[in-house]
Amino acid sequence: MAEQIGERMKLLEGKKALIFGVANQRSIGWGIAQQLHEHGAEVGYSYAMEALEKRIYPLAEQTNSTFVEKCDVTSDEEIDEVFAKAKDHFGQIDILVHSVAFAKQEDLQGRFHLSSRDGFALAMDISAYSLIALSRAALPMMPPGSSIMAMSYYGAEKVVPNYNTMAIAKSALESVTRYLAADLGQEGIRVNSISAGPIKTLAAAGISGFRKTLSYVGERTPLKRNVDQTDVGKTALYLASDLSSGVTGENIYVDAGFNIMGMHKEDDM
Ligand code: NAD
Ligand code: 0WE
Repeated sequence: MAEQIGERMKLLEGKKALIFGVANQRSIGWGIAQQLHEHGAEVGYSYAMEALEKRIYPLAEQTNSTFVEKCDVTSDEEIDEVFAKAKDHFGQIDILVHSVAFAKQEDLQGRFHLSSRDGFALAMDISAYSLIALSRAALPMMPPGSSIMAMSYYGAEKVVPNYNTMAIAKSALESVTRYLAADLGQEGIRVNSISAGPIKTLAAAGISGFRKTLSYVGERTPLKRNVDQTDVGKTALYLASDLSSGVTGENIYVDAGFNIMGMHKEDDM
C-alpha cells in the first residue's frame, strides 16, 4: 500500500519533525518516526543518554536522518542546545513529538500513599513539565499549521493498579496539552495527546506483571486485541498532518477501544 502512495499524495512532504524519546526499535516514538518518514517528513531524533546513541543511529539511517542529538529533558541548557542545532539543521520544525516518561521503579508499584516527594517531582519534571519546556523552545521555529503531540495512558483518567506516581504525571501531561493548545492556538499551532493502550516496549519491560496487563487488556478490548506501535504511528500521522487541521487540545485514545468499557463480560461476578 505504502508503495502505491504517489509523491503527490504524501501527507507530510517538506515537513520537518523532531522526535524525543526513541530508545530502540520497540519505542512508540519509532513507530511514529516510521509513519512520518513514509509520508515524506524529514525526521530528527533526540535521545536521553549516551548509552542510547548507538541504538538510534541505525534506526535514524533507516529514515535517512542525519540529525541525532542528545538531550536530557530535565536540563534547560540541553534543551536550548538541541533546538539551536535543530535550527541550523532544519531551519524550522513543523512537528514536535514528545514520547518521554520516567518514574522511579519504586513509584510504579506498591502502596500509593507511600509515594515519595522527590520521586513525584522527578516523574512530573520528566514526564509532564518537559512538554512545556520543549514546546517553548520549539515555538520560535514553528510556522502556523505546526503540530505538537505527546503520549499518554489510561491511568491518567482511571485508576490502574501500580501506575501510581506516573498516573498523576500523565494527568498533568494531558492538562498541559490543553493549556498549551489554548495558548499556542494564536500561533496556529495545535497540541494534542495520544492515549495508547499497553505496548511491550523498553519502558514496559521494566514493569513487573506487564505481560499480565497485556493479556488482560487484549481480551477485554472491543477489537479483542492489543494495539502496537504502528497503530499509534498512524494516529500520530493524522495529528501531524493537515487531516487534523481543526483538532487541538484533544486526547485521542489508540487503545482498541478499552477505555469505553464500563464492565467486561469476560470477568466473573
Ligand atoms: P521507551 O522506553 O521506548 O520510551 C521512553 C523514552 O523516554 C526513552 O527513549 C527514554 O530515553 C526517554 N526518557 C526518559 N527519561 C528521559 C529524560 N530525562 N530526557 C529525555 N528522554 C528521556 O518506551 P515507550 O513505551 O515507547 O514510551 C514512550 C511514551 O509512551 C512514554 O510517554 C510512555 O509513558 C508512553 N506510553 C507508553 C505505553 C506502553 O504501554 N508502552 C502506553 C501508553 C503511553
Ligand atoms: O507510561 C508507561 C510506563 C513509563 C515508564 C516505565 C518505566 C520502567 C522503568 C516510566 N518510568 C519507568 N521507570 C523505570 O525505571 N506505560 C503506560 C506502561 C505501563 O507502565 C505501567 C503500566 C503500564 C501499562 C506501570 C504499572 C501498571 C501498568
